[in-house]
Amino acid sequence: MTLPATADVVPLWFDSPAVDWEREGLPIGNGAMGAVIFGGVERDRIQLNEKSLWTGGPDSKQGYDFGVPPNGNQHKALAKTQKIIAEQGRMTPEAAAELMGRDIKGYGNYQTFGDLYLEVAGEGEVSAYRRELDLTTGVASVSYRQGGISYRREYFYSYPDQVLVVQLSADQAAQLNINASLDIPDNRSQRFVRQGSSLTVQGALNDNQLTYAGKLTLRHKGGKLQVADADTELHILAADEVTLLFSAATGYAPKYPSYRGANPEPRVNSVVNAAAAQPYQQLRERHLSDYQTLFSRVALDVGQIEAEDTTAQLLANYGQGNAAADRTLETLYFQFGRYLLISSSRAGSLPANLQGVWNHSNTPPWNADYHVNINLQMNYWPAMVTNLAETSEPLYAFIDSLIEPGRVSAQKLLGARGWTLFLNTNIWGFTGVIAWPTAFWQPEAAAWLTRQYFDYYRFTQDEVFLRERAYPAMKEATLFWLDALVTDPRDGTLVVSPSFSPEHGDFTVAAAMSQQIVAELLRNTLEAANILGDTAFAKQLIVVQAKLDSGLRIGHWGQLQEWKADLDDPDSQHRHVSHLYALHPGRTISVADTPALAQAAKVSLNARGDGGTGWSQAWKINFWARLADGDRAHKVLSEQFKRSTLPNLWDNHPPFQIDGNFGATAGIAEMLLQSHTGSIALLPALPSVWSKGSVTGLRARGDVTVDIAWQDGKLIRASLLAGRSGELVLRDYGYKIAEADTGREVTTRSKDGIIVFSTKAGKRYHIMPKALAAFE
Ligand code: FUC
Repeated sequence: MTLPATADVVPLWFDSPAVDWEREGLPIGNGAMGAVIFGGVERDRIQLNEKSLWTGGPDSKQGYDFGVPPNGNQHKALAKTQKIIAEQGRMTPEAAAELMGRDIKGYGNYQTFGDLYLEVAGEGEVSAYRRELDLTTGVASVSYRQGGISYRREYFYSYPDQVLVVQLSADQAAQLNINASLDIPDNRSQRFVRQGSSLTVQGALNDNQLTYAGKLTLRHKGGKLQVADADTELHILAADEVTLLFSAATGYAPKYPSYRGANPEPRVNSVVNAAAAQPYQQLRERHLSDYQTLFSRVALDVGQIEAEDTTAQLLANYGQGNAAADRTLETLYFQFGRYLLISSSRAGSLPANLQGVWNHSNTPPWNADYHVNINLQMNYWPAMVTNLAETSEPLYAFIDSLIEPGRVSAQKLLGARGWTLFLNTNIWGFTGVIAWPTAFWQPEAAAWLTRQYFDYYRFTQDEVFLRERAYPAMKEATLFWLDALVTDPRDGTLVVSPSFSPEHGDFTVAAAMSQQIVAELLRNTLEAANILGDTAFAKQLIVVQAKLDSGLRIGHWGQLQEWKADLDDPDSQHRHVSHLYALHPGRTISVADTPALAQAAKVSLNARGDGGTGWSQAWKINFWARLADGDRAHKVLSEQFKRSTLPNLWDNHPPFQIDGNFGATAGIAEMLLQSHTGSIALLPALPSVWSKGSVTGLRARGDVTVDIAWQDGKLIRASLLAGRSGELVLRDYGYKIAEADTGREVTTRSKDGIIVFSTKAGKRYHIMPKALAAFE
């Protein structure tokens, strides 16, 4: 079968420099570091980030206690809360926070590193200005004409070389007169040292004495380096070409409880020197081969066009009648989510935070931290299905680093073994509670985080990973619940108490989401225990599972209940729809296996409406895709464009919050391919506006890579590449299957709407509707 190797991805582009960081900046990054390009002609601003540059933590001047009482514990407060809820059935979040919340200090904020400014001399009118981000290369650029000369700048953040690279060129010799300077915020000490063509800045944050270092090196062809006026500047005159290299690091190490590592200056120095020894083209090629290996794995073609419009115009005109231009925006947005994940989450650094890696403030919204009552989890939804498994590694490293402080929280706050955390965390092992009534209590956060760990195994079938990485974190998250669950005297089930449906309603016993998360954790851990032969633990889990309240109830207006009692208000349009966890990201509710619950989920979702903040809409795309309603999923996507997307396509909560980008990218993938129930569903929720198209390179659970082509809204061809030998299970919409190499039809077993067939590792299988005559 032949499918297009890469369908077109148009660039993101503007016809003017950015004025507003959040709305117009173009982000580049390599996971650990990021930059936002403004692209001004005479004064370019490149805002810089290093992901571990945070105030707060153990050395904060404010004091810091990880969110747990340094002496003693909160067992009495917990018992009192449980008692009140047991007696009165509920408790207000304010009253619960009064008892169990904690005023915190030294939580910290993710910081901007500072800015690199380029003063670029030039005379005359500027024309043909273009500032773009090419997702196929991960290279941003600015081009324009001035005084009869064509100028070009390229910007990328290299993962293999760990440097920001900015290259300036012109089509005539000796035209580049540039002053490059570093501007560092004043909430830290700073010592600049200029040596030849390099500039180093070092210092420490005032709040916590976290050390940082940055180094800028300038290389040039032609021209002459001048002695600049200030120590913060490098000055070059009459060059043909200029390359700027920058890297940054801090003295942070992800190690509880000190979180301090080596002095960052030698590292930054050697990284920049190594990059400076390579020609620009080599740096660019090394970046391309790293970036494109990941990015080019998935191509999506739904009939997009080579749009002339700027990205901002595409967005503004969305839904106004030009369907082909709309599809262009949709595919661009899908691929932009993949781009953002590659750029903000790579092995060796922290995971993507609320803003990925991009932040221009020292007091950003929600500290630009890691919220774990939806946001961090959502960031990783596209990782596996859109074939970017490697980008999820920082999440596992982060989870691992939370286990030790999380044990203290489990013990001191709930008197339980294992580990947990609550609403939010920082880079300093914050695993305790804050005092914000409407959100502070979410002890299921660790359980929820570990589902991504198990999903990695389900996608890759990597048993070594399961044994060595995933299972230890999952098992301890489970131990926590074995201790923390209590018996509901009303019906004898095991329940979570106190329990809180994120940011909605009162504290009660056994809110649906709490129970569904714990149920899924037990199920995943049991599956893992069986695979790994941990039979004693498996036996314990089976006993607990049988007593656990499932959190799945249908209420009086046909809705899926958000709480154990039938309290749902059909008029509530709250942004959280947490009680549908079992539908997505969970796997307990599905149209095929639990149709009544799926119907109830639909009723709840209809009542909540298609609006909400950025991430809320993104989640709804996934819900509707899981409910096999592609048109509705697409409608919510279009709402997200209309209400919650900035001109540079960043998701707008508001303010900018990156989870919505990642959630929507995952949602689009869910429309085309699902595998959460254990069988692969091809085109389970194809929207009618994408009547013809193809997708290549998506991943399904079971170590399978999937290509699909369709016409008139129906599959015409698909191809599955099996990574392992074994059995594959496919939702049966009337297919025949053949080996790609021999063309021989394979023997299949069909039952209850699924087809099962045997595969061999490395072999490709072709699928086509029975109604079609022959394989190609
Ligand atoms: C959760 C959400 C909020 C916001 C915050 C960062 O608490 O409920 O809407 O996204 O995270």
